[in-house]
Amino acid sequence: MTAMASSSDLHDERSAARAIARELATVRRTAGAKPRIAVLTHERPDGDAIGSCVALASMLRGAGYAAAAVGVGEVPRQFTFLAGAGAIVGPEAFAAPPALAFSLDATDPSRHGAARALIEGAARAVVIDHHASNTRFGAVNWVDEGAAAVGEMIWALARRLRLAVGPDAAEGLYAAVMTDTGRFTFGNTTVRSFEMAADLVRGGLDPARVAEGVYGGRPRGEWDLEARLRSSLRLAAGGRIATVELSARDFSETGTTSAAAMDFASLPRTIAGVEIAIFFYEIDGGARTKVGLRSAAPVDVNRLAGRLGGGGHPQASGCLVEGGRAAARRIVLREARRHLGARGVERGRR
Ligand SMILES: [Mn+2]
Repeated sequence: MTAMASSSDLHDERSAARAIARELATVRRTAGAKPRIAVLTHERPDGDAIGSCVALASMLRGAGYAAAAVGVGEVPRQFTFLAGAGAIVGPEAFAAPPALAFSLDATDPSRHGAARALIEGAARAVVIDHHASNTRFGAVNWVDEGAAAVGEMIWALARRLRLAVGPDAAEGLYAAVMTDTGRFTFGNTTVRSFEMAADLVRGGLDPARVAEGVYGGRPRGEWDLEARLRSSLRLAAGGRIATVELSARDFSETGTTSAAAMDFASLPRTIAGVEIAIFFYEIDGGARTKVGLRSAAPVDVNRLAGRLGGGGHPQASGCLVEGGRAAARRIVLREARRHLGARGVERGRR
């Protein structure tokens, strides 16, 4: 990027908060007027994307800024219960480029899909993310791969900037961290995750309501979809790799969409001896296949996904392959087997 000289790459919370405060100071507080600040989620948003986005937009509005949460496509059913979800607008809500845009939980601008122009056209862009592979495409870049979720970072920012965390924002932040930590069970769960949770619950948040909102209320079709997923299990590499898959027809016949499949990649990882779990699911009517990867530490599926054109986190990653699931299987399994072999070599060297 040409703006590299004036862009800053921040690692610690304190300097990030200071830089973001400077950006906010340049935007006039014109609540009620047309939104001047866009807070962007990514495409096929997960709980962290939606929750963080809703929370930051809500906190900024509370502080008097004309901020809007911007999404592309429908809000997945699991997150429609969030009080702030109804306030998410499409990119078309911005007739002119925003004065300031926040990119949350997105490794690069393409993750914003149809809202990409907002982040690239904004007078100033702030990137807040916890993916190591983030391309630092903002004027201000705060990337903390030690954060379990962007939600944790937004919570820390609120405290530094003394932004009030109202009930809507609290729910969003809790949903963000609850989902990205696998209900506080994944290896990314830290003291900070629990500190944030404690702080929000102390402030009146009902954790059971958020858990029920995200994980409860499943339509019958989602249950049937999960049954199909479980019966598709196959083991490879002597039981070190588990694969599950869903075809485009599995979704249409159960009346579900790929949004219902968000948590499925984690299921086969719990089988004894499995080091890499792979979940293939067809999108765009089977023209392309999304691949969810989960691993048992120290196996790093972020590196595996990187070789397949994707990315994410060391134990939870993904990529997108052209073609149906059979084609994806061939390509990804070959790399996964190689990956497990390579790991043995690296360990020997250490
Ligand atoms: Mn995230």
